Amino acid sequence: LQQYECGAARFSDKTGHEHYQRHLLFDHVVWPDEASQRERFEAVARSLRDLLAQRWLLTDQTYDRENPKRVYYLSMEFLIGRALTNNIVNLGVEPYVREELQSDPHQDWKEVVETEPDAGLGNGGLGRLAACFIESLATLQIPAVGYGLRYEYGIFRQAIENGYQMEQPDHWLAQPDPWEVTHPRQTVQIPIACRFELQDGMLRAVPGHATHLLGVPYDRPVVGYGGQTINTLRLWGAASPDHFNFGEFSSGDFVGAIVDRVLAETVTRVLYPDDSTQAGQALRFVQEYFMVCCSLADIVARFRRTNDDWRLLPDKVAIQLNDTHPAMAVAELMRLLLDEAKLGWDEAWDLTVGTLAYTNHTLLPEALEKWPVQFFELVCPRLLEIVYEINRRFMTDVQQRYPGDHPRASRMSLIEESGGRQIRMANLAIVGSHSTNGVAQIHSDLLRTRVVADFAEMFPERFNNKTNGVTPRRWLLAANRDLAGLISESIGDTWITDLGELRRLLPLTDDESFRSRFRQTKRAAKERFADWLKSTTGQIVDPDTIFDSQIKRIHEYKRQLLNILHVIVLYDRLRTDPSITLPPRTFFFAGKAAPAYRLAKLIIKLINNVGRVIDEDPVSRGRIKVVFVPNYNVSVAERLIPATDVSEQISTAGYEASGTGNMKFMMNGALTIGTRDGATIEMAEEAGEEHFFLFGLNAEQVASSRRWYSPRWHYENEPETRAALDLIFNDYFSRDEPGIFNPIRESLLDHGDYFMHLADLTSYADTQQKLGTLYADSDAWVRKAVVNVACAGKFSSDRTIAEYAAEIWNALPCPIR
Ligand code: DL6
Repeated sequence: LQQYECGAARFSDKTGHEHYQRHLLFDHVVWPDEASQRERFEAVARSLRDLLAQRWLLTDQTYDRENPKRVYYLSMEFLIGRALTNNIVNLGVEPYVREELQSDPHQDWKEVVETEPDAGLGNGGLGRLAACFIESLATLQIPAVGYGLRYEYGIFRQAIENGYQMEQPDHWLAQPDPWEVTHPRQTVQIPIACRFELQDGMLRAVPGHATHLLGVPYDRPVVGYGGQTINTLRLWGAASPDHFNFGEFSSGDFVGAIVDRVLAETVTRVLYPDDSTQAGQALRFVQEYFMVCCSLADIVARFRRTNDDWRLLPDKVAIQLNDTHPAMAVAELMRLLLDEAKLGWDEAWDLTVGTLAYTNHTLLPEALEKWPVQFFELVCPRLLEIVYEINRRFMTDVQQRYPGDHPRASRMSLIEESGGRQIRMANLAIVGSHSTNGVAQIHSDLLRTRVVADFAEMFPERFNNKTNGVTPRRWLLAANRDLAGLISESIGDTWITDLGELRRLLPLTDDESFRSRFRQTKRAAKERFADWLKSTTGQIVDPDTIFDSQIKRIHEYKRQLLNILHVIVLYDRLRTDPSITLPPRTFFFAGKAAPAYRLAKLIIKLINNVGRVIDEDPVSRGRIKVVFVPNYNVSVAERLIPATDVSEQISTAGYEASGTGNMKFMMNGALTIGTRDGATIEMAEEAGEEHFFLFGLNAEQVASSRRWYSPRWHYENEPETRAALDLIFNDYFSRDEPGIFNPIRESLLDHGDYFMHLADLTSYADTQQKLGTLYADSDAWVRKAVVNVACAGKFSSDRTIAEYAAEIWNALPCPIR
C-alpha cells in the first residue's frame, strides 16, 4: 500500500514500537511485561489512533478547504462490531503490527483481538448496513459523516438457560473505548420542553419547565481501505447542563436536582432492543429527537463554516435518513431554516426537500413508526406546529390533485386520527424528502405498489431502488483470510475495492487444483469454527458434516420455525427408517429475539429442545445435529459465515426487505437455499438459478393465496407435516414442561399460519434433499460454490454507495492528498 507508506513506515520503525510501549506504560502505569490482554488491546488501538490522527485531521481540513458536497448518514443504529482488525487491514499496517506484537513475548494476538468488545449499537440488518455504508463511503473517498447515538448499553447479551433466552445488559463501555475521541467544544444544546422522572422504575418524560439537554460528540475514525480518507462516525452522548434545574438547587433540593440530572443523561443510556416492531415508548421518542437535533445542529454549523448562502444547502449537503427513526429531521430542518435562518416557508421547504432523502427498510406494517401527538407536545411543541403546517399545505395539494377523494386524503395525511392522534413518520419522510428508496428490487417494487402506492402515484420521480451491499473488507478480506488469499493469488487483489473483478474466478471452476484449494479453505474455516465453539461453549461439532446456518434476528417472517420443522421431518424419517441415506448435517441457528416477542423466544426454546432430543437419541446422533450458538453478534458472524456450506434464506416471500447476511454467505462460498425474496432474487439472477436452491411460494403467490390458504389442509393431507407437528404438539420435545409449545400450535393451526410455514414445508424438504444429494458430489458442489463467489460482485456496499452518490446525493469523491 504505497499510498500509506508514510503511516506504515511510522508504525514499522522505532516510533511505532515506542507508541505501543508508551501507551502501555503511561495510560495504565504498568510495566509492559505485566500488562493484561485488555491493556495491550488498548495500547495497540491507541497506537493505531496515533497513527491515523493526522490523516483524520487532514481529511476534515481538506473538506473545509475544498467545500465539496457532503453526505450525512443519520441512523439510530450502527452495528459496528470490533474495530481493531478492520482498522489494521484498512490502514494496510498488518505486517508491521504483527511484527511488533510478535516481538512481545507476553502478547497473544488472538486474545488481544478477542478482548475488544463488540460495539453492538444496533439490532440487526439496518444497523449493520449503516456500518458497511460508512466504511464504503470512506473507501470511495466521499466526504461523509455518520451520526448516531452513543448508547452505553448496546444490544443485550443473550444467554441460553434450559433452552430459554435470557437477556443480560451489555455494558460495552465499562472500560474506556480507545477509538473514541470526545470534542466537548463542539457540544450542542437541545431544547426540551419537559423534564424526566422515575415512575415505577421507568423513566418518563413529564410536563415541566423547558430546559436543555447537552449533546456531547464522541467521534470514531472510519478508515477507508488504503487509509487515504478517514471519515468520522459521530455518536452523541446526552448530558445535562450544569445549571440544570437551578431552581431546585436554590430551593434546597440539591439531591433532587442531581437526580434529575442523572435522569437526563439516561437518554442515551440504552439501545432499544426491538427489531421490526415499534416500541412506542416516550424515551425512544426523545432519543430520536435528540439524535436529529444534535446532528442537524452540527450539519448546519459545518455548512455555515464554508457557505454563507442558505440557498446552497442542497448543493452542499445530502442527508440520508436510515429508516423513519430520524424522520423528525424534516420538521427540525424546517425549524432551523424558518426560526434561525429566517427564511420564508416556501424557500425553507424547497431546501428541506432538496436536502433530505429517506430509505425504507421494511414492509411490515408494525415497523412503520407512528408517534402520538402528545409526545411532540411534551418534548418539542414547535416541531408539532411545523408538522401541522406541512400537513395543511400537503393536504391542499392532495385535494387539488384528487378532488373529492377523501379516503385517499385520509390515507396520505401525516396525521392518523383514529385511536388517538398520531404522526405517521413514513408519510412525513416521503413528503419532506426528494428520494425514497427500498433496499432490493422486489422490496422497492412492493413499497411502490402496495405499501405507499398513493405517494408513488403522486411523486413517481421520488421513488427508486438501491439494492443493499456489504463491505468486502470486513466480510471477506478480514473474516476469511484463507479464501481472500487464494482469490488474490489467483486473480490479483483488485477485487478488494472492485468486487465485480471476482467474475474472473469463473474460468477457475474448471481448474482442479483451484477447486481443491478452495475446498481446503472451507474445511479449515470449519475446523477453526469447531475449535472456537468448543472452547467457548463446550459444544462439539464435526467439520465433516454439512454446516448449515440460519443466523439472523429471530422473527416469524424469517421462519426459523420452518427450518426446525424440516429438521424434525428428517429426525422422524430417521426414526421410521434408520437405514435411509442422509448426508450428515449440523444445523446452526443463531440470533436474538426481542425481549418482549414471546413467540420468537419460544421458537428459540423449541430449537434448543429439538437439539437436545436429537443428541440424546442414538438413531439421530452423529447424523443430524442442531446447535444454537448463543449471543449472536458481528464477531460470531465473522467466524460462522466463512465456515458455512449452506445459507438459509427462507423468509416468507415478500417480507424480507433485502437481507445482507445472504450476501456475506455468498461471497464466502456457501450455497443458498432460499425463497424468492429480498436480494436473494438478485443474487440468483447474478449466479444463475441453477446455482441456487430456490423453493416455495413467491411474493405474488403468498399475497394471492392469503384468502384461501388453509394450514389445516397441509396438516391433514401431508403425512410428514402432520408427524412433525404432532411430535411438537404431543410434548415429545417438552416432556418436562408439557404444553409449553401450545402457542406454536395455535399460531400454525388456529390462527392461520400467517407466515405460511406449512405451505412451503414440502417444497423446502424436497429442495433440501436435492441439496444433500449434490453435497455428496464434492466436485459439483465446489464448482457451484466457486460460481457463487465469482458472481457476488454486485453485492459490495461500494456499488450500493456509488449508486446513492450518483443517483440520490449527487456527491463526488474528494481525495485527501
Ligand atoms: O436494509 C437492511 C436490512 C434488510 O436487509 C433487512 O431485510 C430488513 O429486515 C432490515 N430491517 C430492519 C428493521 N427495520 N426497521 N424499521 O432491520 O433492514
